[in-house]
Amino acid sequence: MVLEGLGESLRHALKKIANASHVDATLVKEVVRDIQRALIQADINVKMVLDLSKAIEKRALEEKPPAGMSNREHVIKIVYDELVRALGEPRDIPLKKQVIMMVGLYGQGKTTTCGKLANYFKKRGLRPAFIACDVHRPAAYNQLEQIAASLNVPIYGEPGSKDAVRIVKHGLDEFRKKADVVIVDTAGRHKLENDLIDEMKAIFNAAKPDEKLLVMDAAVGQQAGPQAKAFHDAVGLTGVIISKLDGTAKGGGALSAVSTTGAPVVFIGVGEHSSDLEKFDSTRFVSRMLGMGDIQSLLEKAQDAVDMESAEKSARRIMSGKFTLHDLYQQIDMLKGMGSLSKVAEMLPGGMGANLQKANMGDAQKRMGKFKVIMDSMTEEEMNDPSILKAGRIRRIARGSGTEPKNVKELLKYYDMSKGMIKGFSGNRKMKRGLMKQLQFNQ
Ligand SMILES: Nc1nc2c(ncn2[C@@H]2O[C@H](COP(=O)(O)OP(=O)(O)O)[C@@H](O)[C@H]2O)c(=O)[nH]1
Ligand SMILES: [Mg+2]
Repeated sequence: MVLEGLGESLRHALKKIANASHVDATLVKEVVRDIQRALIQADINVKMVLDLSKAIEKRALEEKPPAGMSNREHVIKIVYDELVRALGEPRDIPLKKQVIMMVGLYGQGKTTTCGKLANYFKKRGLRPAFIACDVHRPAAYNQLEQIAASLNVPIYGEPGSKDAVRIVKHGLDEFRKKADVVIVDTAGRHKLENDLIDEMKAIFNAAKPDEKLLVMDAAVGQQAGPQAKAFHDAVGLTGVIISKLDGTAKGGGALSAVSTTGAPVVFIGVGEHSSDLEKFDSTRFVSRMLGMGDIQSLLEKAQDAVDMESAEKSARRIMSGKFTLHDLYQQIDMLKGMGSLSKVAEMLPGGMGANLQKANMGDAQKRMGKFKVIMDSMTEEEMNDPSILKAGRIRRIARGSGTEPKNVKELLKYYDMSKGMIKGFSGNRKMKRGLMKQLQFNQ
């Protein structure tokens, strides 16, 4: 995995805490210094390292561990929290009709990433298209055209023309009806020059993109901060994509771009092919880096309190009659572990909790898993208001989730039933029986 060295030294630093007989200020300071050293060796921006270590030290010395958590566990949890915070809360690029503009210096992987994104959206049932706005490198149009042909994605360009703004306008006209996600590839330079920034701003004003994604090579090092800042000041980034993390680069520099811009890393590139793109999730990334096994049990401890809270919130919202696909999704997540399921069950009125535990979880989980995959291919709008799901959208969602329209309809039927049940919850025995039957899937 990427940043192997950093993970190793962080784990080493945390072990000092795990093995200590008791945690005091001297030990905290020593460990914070170890963490600093590890981060700087991984090329993470110096200011980010200082901010991060200050935050860890302050919290570790001042905060009391929550009930049920030892001092030692608490410090480890703080290190995890602060690393996640520094890398930005995870963010998904929504699956919707939109314009995406790629920016970045020459050779960072913009054009290659255009192909990866197109592949990503296509797999999820949306129609991508390219506009080729790199008007400076003679071969740029051909490079994108080859990628377009290999993915069977339409491309608009005016080879030979130097007028990027005109091209983007024409391209948007061309694709207004014919595409969902229009990906605009722009030119790079060897270094940041004012005319690059001006051209980018001009394209930006013409395209009014929903997403402005900075593509950064993992090898960028300490230059990442100033580079990201210049792009951010010019167009306001919504996300960062780190490319070439399959190589030997340390990657820490590119990760620091996040703290400079506040725009989270949304994807990482791990190869030259269109399928070599991975979603980036800071929580998963940090867990992996710190050693999943140890961190996991700790997080579960902390999560218990949160689960309880969100289960309660969800239950309250459901009782008040509001029930979206988000709630259904969350319910399915809770059904995953009997542990947390029993918590939900405890909150259900009447004897339902006991009945629920007897339900056949194996089949249910399989079907629920499929429902989740289907919901992952829905847009925010659809999740909040499933009534807009007509035949066209259902087909798109089925395509995107690798299922059949009839599976999507099944999910919607299940949603309607659950919603109906919930409305009639208070004391209607027939309804309760119906819900039980649904949960056991005796169709
Ligand atoms: N190994 C590897 N190579 C990549 C990755 N992304 C891009 N490249 C390569 O980096 C070089 C420059 O990429 P390109 O997309 O043309 O960069 P652009 O100038 O920013 O458009 C090409 O040779 C790509 O094949 C990646 O994630 N991994
Ligand atoms: Mg390019």
